[in-house]
Amino acid sequence: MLPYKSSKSALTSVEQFLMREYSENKNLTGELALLLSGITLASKHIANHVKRDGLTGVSDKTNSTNVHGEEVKKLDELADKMLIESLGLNADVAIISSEENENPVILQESGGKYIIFFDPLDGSSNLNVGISVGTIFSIMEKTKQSYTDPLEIILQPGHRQIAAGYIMYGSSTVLVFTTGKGVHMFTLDPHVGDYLLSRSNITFPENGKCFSINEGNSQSFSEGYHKWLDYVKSPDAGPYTARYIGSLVADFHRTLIQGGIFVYPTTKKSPEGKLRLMYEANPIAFIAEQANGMAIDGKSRIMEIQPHSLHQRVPLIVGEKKEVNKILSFIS
Ligand code: P6P
Repeated sequence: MLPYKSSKSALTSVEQFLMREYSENKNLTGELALLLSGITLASKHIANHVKRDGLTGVSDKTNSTNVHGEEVKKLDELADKMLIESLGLNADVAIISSEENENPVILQESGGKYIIFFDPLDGSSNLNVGISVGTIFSIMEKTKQSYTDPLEIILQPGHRQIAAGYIMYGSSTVLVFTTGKGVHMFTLDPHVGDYLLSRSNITFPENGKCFSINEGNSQSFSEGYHKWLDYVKSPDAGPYTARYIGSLVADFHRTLIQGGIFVYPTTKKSPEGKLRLMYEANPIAFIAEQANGMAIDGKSRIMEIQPHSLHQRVPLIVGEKKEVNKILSFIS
């Protein structure tokens, strides 16, 4: 038992929340708190830069492209660097794998317990137009201490995640994460300079009636997706509303809070799908399932996919169970 049963007041920090949730396992509490504090520390700096974009040029291009051939903004590189630096100080972190680095960053050959995956600034192409962007992270444990190729212990299916979450730099800066015991949201209070609990045990509302897909790609959708789109636009199904921001964290966060479904199928331009499995689809899927929703690639559960490469892309369908099952009835 906790020495003192804290009330679930608004003054609950991430660390205090973890102490309450994991009072029976002090070691895990400490490790998770330290891992999350490394991520939240970097996120406060990222938030500060995002809020001042336009004054500091962080959304300027670096005239380089990443492993995916995508333009890299200055803040992509800065966010990546800050996350690696703040997590690199943690003796429990063995390996970091980031969207911005072709190869994993090996912090410790033999020591360390955790592997951290992240997309340091998802949606950064929206930075210079003032649209919400985000940092997405996923945490797994090393499966063994010694290995010849780090990919042996990195390429694990998503159900092996011990924690996952995102920080959305939007009208407010919010941290949403799960450690397998529900989904919880913390809001960065600029006056306090810390993330404080704003919602706990979040689940998808039912009947959100909102679908989120880039219909600009519809020429390359398979027949089932066209039938589903006809359904959601038909009088007897609706009324549905359409919302699409083009920033995964923002589109998913709206779906989590208001309900509905987010869909990114394979397209002619992205025949494997556009979103990356290890640091976008897996963490989003963990949160979705913990919020009583579903996350699939159009056939199977995202978190069952055995990865074959670090930056592997997958299609992503995520949201309320009822909506995911409905689209499945058209596309499977
Ligand atoms: P499209 C942002 O570039 C991103 O990786 C995700 O954040 C977002 O969901 C997706 O791409 C948007 O892609 O093809 O609709 O612009």
